[in-house]
Amino acid sequence: MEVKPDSEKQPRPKQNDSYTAEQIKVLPGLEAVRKRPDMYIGDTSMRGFHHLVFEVLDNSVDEALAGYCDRITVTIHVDESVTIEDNGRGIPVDKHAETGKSAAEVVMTMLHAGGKFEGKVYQVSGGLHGVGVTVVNALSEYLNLEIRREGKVWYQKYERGQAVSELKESGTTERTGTKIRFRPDQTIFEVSEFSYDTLAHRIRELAFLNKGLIFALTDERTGKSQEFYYKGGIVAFVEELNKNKKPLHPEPIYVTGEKDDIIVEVALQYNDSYAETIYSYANNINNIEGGTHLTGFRGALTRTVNKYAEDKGLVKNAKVSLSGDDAREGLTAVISVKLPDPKFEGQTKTKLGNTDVKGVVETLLNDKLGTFFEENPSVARKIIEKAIDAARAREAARKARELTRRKSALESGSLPGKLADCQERDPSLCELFIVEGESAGGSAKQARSRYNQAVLPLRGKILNVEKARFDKMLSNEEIRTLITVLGTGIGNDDFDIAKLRYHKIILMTDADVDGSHIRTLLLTFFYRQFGAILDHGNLYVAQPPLYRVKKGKDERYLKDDHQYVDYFLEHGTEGIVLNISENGNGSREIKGARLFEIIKRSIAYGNALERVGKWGRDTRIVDAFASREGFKKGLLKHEREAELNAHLQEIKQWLEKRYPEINGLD
Ligand code: 0RA
Repeated sequence: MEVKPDSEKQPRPKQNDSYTAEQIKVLPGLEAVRKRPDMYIGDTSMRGFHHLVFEVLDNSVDEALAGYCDRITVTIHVDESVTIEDNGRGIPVDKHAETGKSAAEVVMTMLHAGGKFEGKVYQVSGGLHGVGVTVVNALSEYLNLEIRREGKVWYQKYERGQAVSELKESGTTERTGTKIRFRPDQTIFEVSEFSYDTLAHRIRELAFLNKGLIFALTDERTGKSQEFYYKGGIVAFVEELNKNKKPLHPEPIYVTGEKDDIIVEVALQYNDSYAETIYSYANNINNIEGGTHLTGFRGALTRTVNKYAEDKGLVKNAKVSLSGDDAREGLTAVISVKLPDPKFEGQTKTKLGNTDVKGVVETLLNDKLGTFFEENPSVARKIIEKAIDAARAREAARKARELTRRKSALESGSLPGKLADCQERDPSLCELFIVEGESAGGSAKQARSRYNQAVLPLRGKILNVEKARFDKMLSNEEIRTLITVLGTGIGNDDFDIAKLRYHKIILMTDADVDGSHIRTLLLTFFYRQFGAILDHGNLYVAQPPLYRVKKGKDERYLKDDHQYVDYFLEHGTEGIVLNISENGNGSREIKGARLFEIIKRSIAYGNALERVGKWGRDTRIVDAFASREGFKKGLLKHEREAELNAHLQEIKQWLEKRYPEINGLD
């Protein structure tokens, strides 16, 4: 165990027995996944859609944690499929006795198969739902698997979870690893486009949490690409979080240790703000509800800060006692533990429950942080002074709050004059629109339904609560108005979500930079002071629709271009039948949902082609190859075959002239 500001070595779990095919146990039932996808990935919107990538990534990270992989690449393709490639051991390819199938096929097609799930082989990572690649496979229109193992390359294709080819050996290799390309099934997900930023955010987080592991993310739709690699691990994470703040001491404090197979890493650094930012992770999963590691950390920090302050006689002069809140004011910290068998509890199933973790974290920190303070008295002194400062301010805030409480008692029940309240009294039916400025407030008041919609106009920019202490915040007029209108009270002792007067709070700022700044300030205020309102899903951001369409009596709003295209396709194809003649063998009719689907696909294809063209590819070539794939599947009409074959012939000749060493192009 050691304490140092930085560390080079990635802590590695102990190696367990390596894999044997018997360790993989079989449980059937892929249809269940396709029928109830929510049960396995949470939802089928943006979150679940991206979760598929994270699920595969977790498997690759597991290989890294077991010490076999140091590079993972993720590629978003133009057809909105994603490839995840690692240089781990590769999924085993040997025959699985129980089923007669290859171990790889068992892993890909049987729920909870894989020695890893039986806890026999050391595994520390695991997605939110811990469901593995099987679920990804089941929810993919197609999935192509490529394995490099024992000197050979293996391929297998799947469609909607079912193998459509054998696991075939083809070629030799000196490398090892797994490459998985999949396209989420569009009949299951509500969204169909990957967000670069969402993937980049999680990959960066994984790179921070697993120091030394190299990630690369490439977006073939735009040509954008990035590497993520942090030698400093969570120390770099804390530095990143404090990037725009003034640190109280130059380098984050780093503590690490291992006990009873539990690996603990903590990095912390104070800054000059008043906010507390602590991220806790167990096996690379962000525990937003905290858990035993966070409790252990908090206990040790409060104790160590107080002990040092007392030992050095720093509190005697100050005449205050330091609470946990005082010790954490302006603190940015990342706690990361890795353990063999994590238990998750709570509403979101992300709260770490393993009781032994608390003691391990607490003991480690009491010991190591105490030593750090002794060895770095100037840093320790700054931290204690900051905490004493916080304690004084907290006392002042308490008085200020009592004052506001008394004041509101005086004005009992009276709401601010600028609130246009609604008539309904049941909070679950009430909506509050917070709008920017008096004029917008006026229009909102006219347009609202006064029965259940209230409007509160705010004047200009509200106070940035990130930069103000509690007492200063409470003295701000706009903030006080907001608190009164919400009705919940504020602060650890006073806040009561049950008193919330509106269950829908909608931020409706203007669609310009000022508007988005005000929205950010409001979100900061809610996040810092009314976290529970966010947790309960009571806060909304109004997004004006881009279009309104009227057709007869039917009038509706369309959010964006996607909805616009869908709307016109759906209405435009109504009653339309597409006749395709089949080379003299009569004709085929395409209509309704199938026609809609085909047109959508051809639009998506056109968009993909356009993107490919943008980054310098000859779209005729790409189109020719893509069409040939289409012919093989019998999807396209035959008339264009001659034309395309001529194209291909041309390409072939060009390639042969340019690269004479290539033979047999077909
Ligand atoms: C089952 C067993 C072993 C590794 C894996 C699966 C594995 C799965 C994925 C998914 C993406 N990348 C992956 N890499 C490995 C253990 C293999 C052994 O002990 O040799």
